[in-house]
Amino acid sequence: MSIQVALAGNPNSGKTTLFNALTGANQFVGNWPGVTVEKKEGKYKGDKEIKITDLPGIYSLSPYTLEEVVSREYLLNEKVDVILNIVDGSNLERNLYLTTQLLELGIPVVVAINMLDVIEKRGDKVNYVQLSKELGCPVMPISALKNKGIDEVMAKVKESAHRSFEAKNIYDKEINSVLDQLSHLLPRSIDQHITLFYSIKLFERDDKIISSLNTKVEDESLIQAIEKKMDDDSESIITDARYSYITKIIKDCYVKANRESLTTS
Ligand code: BGO
Repeated sequence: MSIQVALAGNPNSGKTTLFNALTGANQFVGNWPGVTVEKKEGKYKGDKEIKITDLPGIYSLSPYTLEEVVSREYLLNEKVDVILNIVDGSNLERNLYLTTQLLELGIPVVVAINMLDVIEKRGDKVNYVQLSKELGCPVMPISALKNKGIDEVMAKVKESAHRSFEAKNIYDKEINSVLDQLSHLLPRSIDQHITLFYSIKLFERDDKIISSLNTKVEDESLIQAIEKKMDDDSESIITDARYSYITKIIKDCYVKANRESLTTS
């Protein structure tokens, strides 16, 4: 049975290096429909049943850049069995921002923490088991450049395909209460596994997604009430919640080698 993998990650996370290591000469380069953003597809060298689409490098699934729009439309509208999220492990905090969003799509995610050689050279320690527990998905260390850990990560991709995957909800009770009420405005055609993502987009007033859904938030009072209470706009409320979650994860799972010398000097 064939497996469709979407390779997603921040610019400079090593995505191109990984895509080349995975596919070798089995690559097809074109453009995303209607835009001049390069689209690369290929088959995994170790198993030709695994097809990989390289998404443009992005920091977020918001609607502000062409790359973000192309990536999220692909993830929402095409049949993707697994998202392979490459993360620059030497820049974990910034890279996990995209990860939190990918985990909201209800599509199985496998996280590959890249730059293992850099992490090891620095003497930093990542607790991959704990990170996997906290994110609720497999997390594997790799070095795309040194070709390390790649077969292991692809074994996890294969294992995760065609399994159900529950969207990771990191929001507090108050935000969730609003998201839950907004979810009732979603068209019935929206599958249960992806309601969290779409409810967040209604909350954030994401025009592109709202018009694609053919729906409207007629009564904004519940969004406005939480904005007033938190003294922030809805989009920033979501961003802050994601960063608070990431800060907690980093504290639990990442130890910098020079932390002690920094605090004692
Ligand atoms: C340059 N380890 C290390 N150390 N570097 C890696 C690894 C890894 O596991 N994986 C990738 N890189 P892209 P995007 C470069 O190009 O794949 C490096 O944007 C340089 N170039 O080699 O392009 C990779 O597709 C000159 O580095 O990322 C590349 O996601 C000096 O990370 C960079 C130093 O990888 C980005 C590095 C002329």
